[in-house]
Amino acid sequence: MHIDVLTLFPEMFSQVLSASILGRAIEQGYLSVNTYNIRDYSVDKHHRVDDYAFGGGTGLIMMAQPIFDAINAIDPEHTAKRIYLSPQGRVMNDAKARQLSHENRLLLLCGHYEGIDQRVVDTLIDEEVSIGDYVLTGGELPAMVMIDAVARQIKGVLGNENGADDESFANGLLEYPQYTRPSDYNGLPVPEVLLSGHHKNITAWRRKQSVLKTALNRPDLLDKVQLSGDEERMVKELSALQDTDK
Ligand code: 4GN
Repeated sequence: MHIDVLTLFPEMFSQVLSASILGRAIEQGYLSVNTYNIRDYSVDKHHRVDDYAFGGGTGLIMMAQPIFDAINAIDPEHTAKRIYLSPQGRVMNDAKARQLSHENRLLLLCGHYEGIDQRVVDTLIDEEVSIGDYVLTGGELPAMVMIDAVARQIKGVLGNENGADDESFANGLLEYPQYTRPSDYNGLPVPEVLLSGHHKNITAWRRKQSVLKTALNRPDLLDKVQLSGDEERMVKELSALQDTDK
């Protein structure tokens, strides 16, 4: 996959894209990312990229001209799926990251200040996407979040065979607790069953932990998960217990 990023702050991306698994994915050719400074496309003699909002209000709006010229120069044939990261977008989830991981080319537009001229969104952008219900000072961190979430869904990027498939959200449940050596850390033990070597019991324990954790922290996710009769009863008991707590 190739990703073009348009931003006023390209320097924000270098460390994130060179470290750890993203760094390796790029090194190994699963992913390439180019960043472009929108300011380089301003035809204003002072290289201005923002201006006051028509109709008033505080704060500056990113002008249409530099963004139009940048996008038309970088993706002239419109071969990329063009995404604007914004709190007004449809909220991204695991399924969305998987879907985007099958695209050949993405173009990510990062806004700053109070917003961008709506004519950019209306005529150049394919999808407005949000990474969650909160507002940040710029779209750069959301773009990096999206790059990370999408990259780890590309086959081969995570070293292991299963890839992202047995992790949280793939099965609709939250991840079960994990432990590594030592089996006793300063008197804190690892759950006995994990040391037993009894794989059926371990799988059952992990499933139960996943269901309990999901019921506790994200009950909304359970609507889409097929639970066994035993699991249904366990979840009901837990929610009854929580109601008496209040
Ligand atoms: C995206 C962008 C949050 C998100 C952003 C999000 C920059 N904040 N939830 N901030 O995905 C005005 C101009 C706000 C761009 C935008």
